[in-house]
Amino acid sequence: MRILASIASVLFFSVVAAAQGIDCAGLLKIDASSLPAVKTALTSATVNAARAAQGNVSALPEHCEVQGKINERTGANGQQYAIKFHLRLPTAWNGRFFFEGGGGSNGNLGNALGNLQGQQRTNALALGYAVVSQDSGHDNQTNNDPNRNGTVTFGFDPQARLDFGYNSYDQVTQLAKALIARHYGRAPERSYYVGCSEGGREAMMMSQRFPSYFDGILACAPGFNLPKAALFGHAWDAQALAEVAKAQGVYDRFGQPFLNKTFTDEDLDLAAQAVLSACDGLDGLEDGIIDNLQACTPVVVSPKLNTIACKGPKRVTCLSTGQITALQKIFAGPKNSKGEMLYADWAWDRGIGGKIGEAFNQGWRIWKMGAYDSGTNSAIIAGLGAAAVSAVFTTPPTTITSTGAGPLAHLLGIDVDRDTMKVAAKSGEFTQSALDFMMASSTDLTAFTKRGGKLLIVHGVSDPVFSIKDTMNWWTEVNRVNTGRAEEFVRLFAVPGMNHCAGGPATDQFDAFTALVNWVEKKVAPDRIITTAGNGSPWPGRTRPLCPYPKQARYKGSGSIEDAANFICAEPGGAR
Ligand SMILES: [Ca+2]
Repeated sequence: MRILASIASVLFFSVVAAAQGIDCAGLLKIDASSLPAVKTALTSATVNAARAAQGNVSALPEHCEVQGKINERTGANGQQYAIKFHLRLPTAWNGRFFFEGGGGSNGNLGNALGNLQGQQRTNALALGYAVVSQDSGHDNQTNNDPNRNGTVTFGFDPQARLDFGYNSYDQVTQLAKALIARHYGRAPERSYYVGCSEGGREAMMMSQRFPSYFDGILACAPGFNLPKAALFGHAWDAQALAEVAKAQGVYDRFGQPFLNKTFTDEDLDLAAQAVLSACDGLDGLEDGIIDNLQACTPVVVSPKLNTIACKGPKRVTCLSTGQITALQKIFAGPKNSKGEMLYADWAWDRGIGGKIGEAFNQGWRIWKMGAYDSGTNSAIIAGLGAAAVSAVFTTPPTTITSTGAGPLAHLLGIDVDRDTMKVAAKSGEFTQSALDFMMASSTDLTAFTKRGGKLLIVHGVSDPVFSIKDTMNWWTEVNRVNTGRAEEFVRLFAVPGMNHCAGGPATDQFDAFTALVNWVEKKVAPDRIITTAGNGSPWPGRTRPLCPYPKQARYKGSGSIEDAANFICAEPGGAR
């Protein structure tokens, strides 16, 4: 009997072992030709013990950490390229797959912990998800030629452009799902893509180009029109600010207009307070938050800006006419000489400035103009932005040096009439235009919705990089082509005051990911997402509901204005 039981026990555990698939180290022995991605090489697979919380990183469970690369090759100018990926497979797996989107122009492997966005303290790995991140086919350490636009050197390689635009996400999704299935003995039951900025673009792109891959997608501050934002929007902004710098006579040591010096922090705060005074009460409550963003139009804001215009010389308590004109030009959005909009206008909001000296004052300006005290031109749109415009978002790619006067001079030299076609151009070995491989602006989500996919978008109203107006326009068009039924599968949540992905005078701590999972798995559509203001905001601990656009948060009229429970999501226009 005892022997029989022992044999049965062995058999039983063999079956269980087979169902559990290949152990961590065993993954290295998988025949690469049996995997779905091109020329896959697994370089490491090790078990990491559970770890207690460290600093800002939450406690991590025991997991198998896998690294490897796809399609290693020699590309343009002798550069070595590969799509490098990073996969973490928790021992106590929850049956789900989480793809962590990238940021900037990528080129970083990512830590594959699974950033949930919304400044959450936990991460997807800690919640039991199998998580993958990747570098999108180029490496900022090695594919970094200072004479060919630095970290966007990859723009000179046709395949690396496609990998960055869409191909790497396709390859890595297929590969990660296959490795998950081999390791656990079963495929993931649910798959999620989560990212902000470029990662938000990737997220939206997946819903359009690869609609069968993900059940739920969280796209924050999505750059779905990235080439247009960079080539037209950011050049337009830099040129508007350059006019201010020239009028003020401020230049950097390379002789370029010094954008950083065009507005002091106090100047931006003056502008922010003027916008606030124009629009705060339009939602029925003067609480420092502009919820009725649809009503906060240029017509409403301009009279208030005029009240802070200097009557004589520039003083700390007023803005020069040139400064006000530049802000108005920036917010109106880039237009060509025929008056056609080339990207989008921007929402007037208080997040362009903030309390002096606080970190949240910097979110808007570090992108548009750079910190005031910087010794060199440091606007991110002029640095990374210009390098990417010349190397990646125009065809053929053009060379600028990644230092000195190069980036800003390039941006200031862009002629929106003359250069429009370069974003749509193909040339020689570059068989796809930047619009072809980068855009994620399709309003046809039919395939994604047919499989039951849900897309949740969160966007800061004071985002200086990608305009929420562009996202609002996109959602409105999706809603139109779906005869008013877009909310069944795509919801946009605006965060007043919030800058790019986080920060600003805003309630910017939210768990949109759980809202997405509940939407996908429990069919509970998110009618509101509670968000909290952090210590860097004017009102630490304040809570608010984020509302699905076009609805807005409205005070009920009684109870603490610090508590989301006293706010409803109302149709726009109906200020209490
Ligand atoms: Ca208000």
